Amino acid sequence: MQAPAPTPDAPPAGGARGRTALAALAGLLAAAVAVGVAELIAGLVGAAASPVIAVGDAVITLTPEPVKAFAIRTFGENDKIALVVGTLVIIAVYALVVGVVGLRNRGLGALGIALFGLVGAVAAITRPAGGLLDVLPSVLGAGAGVLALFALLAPLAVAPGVATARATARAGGPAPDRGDTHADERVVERLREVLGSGDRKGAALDRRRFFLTSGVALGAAAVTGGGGRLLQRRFDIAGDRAALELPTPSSRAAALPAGADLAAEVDGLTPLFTDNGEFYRVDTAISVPRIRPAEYRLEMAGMFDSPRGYSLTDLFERDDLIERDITLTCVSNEVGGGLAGTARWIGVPLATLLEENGIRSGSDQLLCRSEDGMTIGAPTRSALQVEDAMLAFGMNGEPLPVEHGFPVRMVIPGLYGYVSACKWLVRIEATTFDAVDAYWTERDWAAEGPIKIASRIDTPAPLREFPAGRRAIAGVAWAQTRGIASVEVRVDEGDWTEAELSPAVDADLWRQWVLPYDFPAGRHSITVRATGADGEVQTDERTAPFPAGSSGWHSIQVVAG
Ligand SMILES: Nc1nc2c(c(=O)[nH]1)N[C@H]1C(S)=C(S)[C@@H](COP(=O)(O)O)O[C@H]1N2
Ligand SMILES: [Mo]
Repeated sequence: MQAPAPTPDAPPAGGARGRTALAALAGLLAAAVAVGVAELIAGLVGAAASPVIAVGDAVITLTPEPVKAFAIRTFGENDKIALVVGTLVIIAVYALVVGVVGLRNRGLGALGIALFGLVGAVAAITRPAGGLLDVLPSVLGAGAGVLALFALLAPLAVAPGVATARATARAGGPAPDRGDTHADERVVERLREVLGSGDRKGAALDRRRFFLTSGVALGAAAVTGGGGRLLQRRFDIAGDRAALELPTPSSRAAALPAGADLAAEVDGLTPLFTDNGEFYRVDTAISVPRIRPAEYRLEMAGMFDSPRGYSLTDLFERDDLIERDITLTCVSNEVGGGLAGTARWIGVPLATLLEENGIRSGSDQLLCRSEDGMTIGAPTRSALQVEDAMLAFGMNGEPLPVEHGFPVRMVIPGLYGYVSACKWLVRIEATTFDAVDAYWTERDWAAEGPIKIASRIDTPAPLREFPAGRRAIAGVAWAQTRGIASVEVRVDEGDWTEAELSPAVDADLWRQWVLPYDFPAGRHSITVRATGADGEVQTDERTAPFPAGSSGWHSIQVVAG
């Protein structure tokens, strides 16, 4: 079978539009190769050096507070997935443009990819724990991306003679005369192509070669990217964590009376203890720090008379370990929100530890540093005086999950997490609020973050319709360190009615509340408010989470049918 061979002066196959679309695709594939190779190198030098992760981390750091608050509100636990997807979309759009630009001008295309690599390299090296080696994934990735871009763009702009020769050869036609008069022209055209300058209007398109090269690029991106991800698992510490055995605390948590957890009887009510897998998570880490237990070291610095260092074994082998039930709360929690959870923690009493290092009276802030560079400034006074403040390494009977700060974090009852609950804690510097701002206070969140008394309706679910008649209204209320004395519920414009509370176990633990109610058919509003054991009645005044935590009553609308 003989296909007609195109003549050298035929119009370029595919036309300008098709060529531009393929160039955009070339850009996308080149970016995929760049990201794939970068992931592979990151698999060798460290997952945190991956440009996708490093850029994502940098975006989090640079994002203005209101946007961050919006992201936590909107995506909740999935805020980081949303960020990674968003970053990939931006990269993709950028890559499409780089491809099109690269078709017109190779040099500019290469520059586009180099810039992309530069952003990754800068993000990786400026991480708090970043080092020179961390630029490698971005630099080598960008290099591979440029090569891929050139290889992919070449078939989109081959000299007419070359295209013809190929097409002819494919069609089984005669090879062109190597000595023909077009030879010199071809060389010049090729040179122009490689140098990325000149006008290729007359150039033809070698679709077959383009798609072959595309296939190779796609394969390379998949293999390097997938391989990189696998290699990055080397940094995983699940095995080390599983092999750890928690020590037995000398002081156990208060015993729970029978029937302590009302969730056993009330559908939809939050359990007294939150499973580790269900526990809310708020942090700025896209790739969580992975600290090997054997390599863990806690450093004490600053205003101490005799600062010491601790290995994990040092902490585990102490004879003053405590076990306590404490409800943790995030300052970003909206009225009625889910950024609160309760766990049984095991750890070292914080005051004792600070005192054995000779904490000086002039310190009013503990600048807690996480392995990933995050700083959390906790008030020294609370660390010394709040009963049950601890350096925790056990959570609900297991070593801390990696996402929740493995191997050691701080927990101070009564303070929001952003000023107390430093995860992946590696350094405590005794200092002052005047001397240094921690991460969140630098971003204008309040320097001290006492948890505001709060109550939440868990069931019935808002805006749901349910059969008229008797059903439980239930939820949780918390006022850590002070405790909850009572919870009142109001339906429509009725009177406040006191709910039944779960047994008082510890002031740092939230309390469940339940109020059975006969709902007549129709639309109803339900409102809840709590009173603390110190007499404080939860205020009706609404404030936003920024800068010191939300306040106001939780109120929902339901329909009984
Ligand atoms: N290293 C580190 N620790 C951190 C944070 C963080 O971003 N990085 N976030 C804090 C905030 S704002 C809260 S509310 C708690 C949340 O702890 P959790 O994720 O275990 O629920 O961790 C705190 N500790
Ligand atoms: Mo938080």
